[in-house]
Amino acid sequence: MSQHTTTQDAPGYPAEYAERYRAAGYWRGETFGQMLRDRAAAHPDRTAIVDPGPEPGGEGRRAWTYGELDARADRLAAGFLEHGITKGDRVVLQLPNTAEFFEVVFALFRIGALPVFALPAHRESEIRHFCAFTEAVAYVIPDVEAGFDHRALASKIRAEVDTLRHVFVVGDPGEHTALRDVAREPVEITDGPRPDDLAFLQLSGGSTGVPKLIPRTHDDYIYSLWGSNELCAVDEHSVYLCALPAAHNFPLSSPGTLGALYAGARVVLAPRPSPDVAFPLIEREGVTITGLVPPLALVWTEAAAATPHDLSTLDVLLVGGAKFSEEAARRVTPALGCRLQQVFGMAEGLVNYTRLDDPYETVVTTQGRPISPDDEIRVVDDEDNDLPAGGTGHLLTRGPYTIRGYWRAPEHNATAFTADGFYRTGDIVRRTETGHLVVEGRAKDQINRGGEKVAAEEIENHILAHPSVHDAAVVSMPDDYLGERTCAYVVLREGADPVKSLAIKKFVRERGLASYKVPDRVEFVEEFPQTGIGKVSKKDLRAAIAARLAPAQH
Ligand code: OOB
Repeated sequence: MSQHTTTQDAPGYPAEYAERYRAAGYWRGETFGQMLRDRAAAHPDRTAIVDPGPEPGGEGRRAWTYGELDARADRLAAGFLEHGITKGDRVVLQLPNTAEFFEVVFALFRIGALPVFALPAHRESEIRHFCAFTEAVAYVIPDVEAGFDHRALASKIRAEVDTLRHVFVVGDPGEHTALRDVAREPVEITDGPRPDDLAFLQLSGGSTGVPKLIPRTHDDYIYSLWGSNELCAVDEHSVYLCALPAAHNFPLSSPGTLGALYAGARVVLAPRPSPDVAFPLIEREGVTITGLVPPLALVWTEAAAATPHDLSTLDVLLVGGAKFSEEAARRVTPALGCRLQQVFGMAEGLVNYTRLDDPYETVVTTQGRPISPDDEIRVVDDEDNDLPAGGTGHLLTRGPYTIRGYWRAPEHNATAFTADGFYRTGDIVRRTETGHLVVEGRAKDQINRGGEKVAAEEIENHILAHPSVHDAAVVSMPDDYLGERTCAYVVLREGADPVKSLAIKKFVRERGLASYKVPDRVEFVEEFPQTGIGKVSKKDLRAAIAARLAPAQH
C-alpha cells in the first residue's frame, strides 16, 4: 500500500538506480524501526538519549537506555495504532529537543506513519500549511515552549483541517490528549514499512511561496547516516550534542542524532545552543562531537576564551547550514581545541564534508566533498552546459540519498529537477582539483539567515496582503553576525496612508509566521529597479541596501 502511495505522491528512484545503490552496498535494506531493535538487542543497557531537562544542571535529567527507548517506541506505536494512525499517515511533529522527540519518531517509524518535521519556531501559517497539505491525521506538540502556547494554536488548526483527528501534547494537554496517556501494551506490527518506503517528510528551505516537502526513504537516509559516521569518526564511544533544533536535517543526520543512534553512541540534547547551556553540558556529559551554524560557531569560539568549563572531550565541531568564512573557520581549533569539519548539506539529500585528514587549508577554505562515490556532481552555466574544471556555476546533483522529486509537487518538480533526475540545488559553487566544493553564492530566491532559510516569495506574499502595499521584494542584506538578514523593499499603493516599517513587520508577525521570517528591515521606494526584460532587479536592490549599510568610505 505505501509503495503505491510513494510512487503516486513523489517520484521514487528509477529501478536501475535503486538496483545499483543496493548492489553497491549503500542501501542496506534496513528500516529505522529495525535499526533501533537491533541496537537495543545488542546493548540494551547502554545510554541512548540524555535529556538534561529545560534547566540543565538542575533536577530533571533523564537518561534512556537503548532498551528503554526501544520499549517506549513499541508502546507508543501500539497506542498510535489504537488511535487509528496507520502506515502512510502523516503526523506533523513540532517538538523541541526533548527525549520524547525520539520516542515519537521511532514509534511512527515502526508503524510506517510519516513524521513531518516542523521546527519549534513555526507558527500558524506554516503549521496550517503542513497539516492541510499533508492531510495530517495528528499533530504532536509541547504544551508551552519559549513562552508560546502550542495548544491554543493546535485547537485553531484542528478546527480548520478536517483530517486532523488528534493533537498529542508533551506535558499538560489542556483540551487535547497527553502523550503520556497514549502508550499501550506492545503489539506485533506485521505490515511495517519496507526499507524502500518513505520514512518521513523533511522541509525544504525553499524559494517558493510555501515550503516544499522532501520525501526520504529508510534506505536512502540510513545510507547518509552511516556514510556520515564514517567520515566524522562517529562510533559507539561518541557522544553527540544536539544543540540545533533536532528536527532540522543537519542535527538529525549529519551525522546527527540518528547517525549517533545508528552507531550505538550517546545523544545529549541541549535545550538551547548558547554557551551558557552547551558548555556545562559538554563538560558534564563528556560530549565528543556536535554541529553548529556559523553564527553560533562564532559565539562559541568567543565564549571559550573565558569559560570555566572543561571542553577537552570535544573532538569535532561540524559547521554548516550557511557559508562559514575562512577567517571564522581559522578561529575554531585555536579557541575550542577541537577539529573543524565543514559541512555543506541540504535536506533534499547531498551532503559534503571536509575530511578529518584533509590538509588544514582545505578544511578552512572549502565546504567539503560528497559523502558517496556515487554522488554525481555537475557544475553548469545558465544553459545547463557543463563548465570546464574549476569553473563557477550552478550545482546539480543526483545520487543514492538525493530525492528525485518533492512530495505532491509535480509542477515544481518539472523545473527543480532535470529530465534525467538531477536536483537543481540553487547553489553556485566551484569545484577544486581535489573535488572539494566551495560555495560561491546562490541562484535561488532565498535568504540564508545564519542557516535559517527564508523564501523571498513566501514573505512577499504576506506583505502583499497588507492593504496599503502595492508591491514587495524581499532580498538579503549583509550582516556581520548572521551573514545575511532580510530586507523587504515595499512600494505603497498610490494614495495609501503612510505606513511605518514597524507596522509592516507587525503585520507579517501577526499573520502567524516563524519570527525568523519577519523582515529585519523595511525600505519604502517609489518603484523597483528593473532588469532588461522588465522583471524586478533583486541584484540592484541587494546592491542598494548593501551600499547603504556599508560603513562610510574615506
Ligand atoms: C542544511 O540544509 P537545508 O535544507 O536547511 O539548506 C540547504 C541549503 C543549501 O542548498 C545551501 O544553500 C545552504 O543551505 N548551505 C550552505 C552550507 N550548508 C548549507 N551554504 C554554504 N555553506 C555551507 N556549509 O542547511 C544542511 C543540511 C545538512 C547538513 C548541513 C546543512
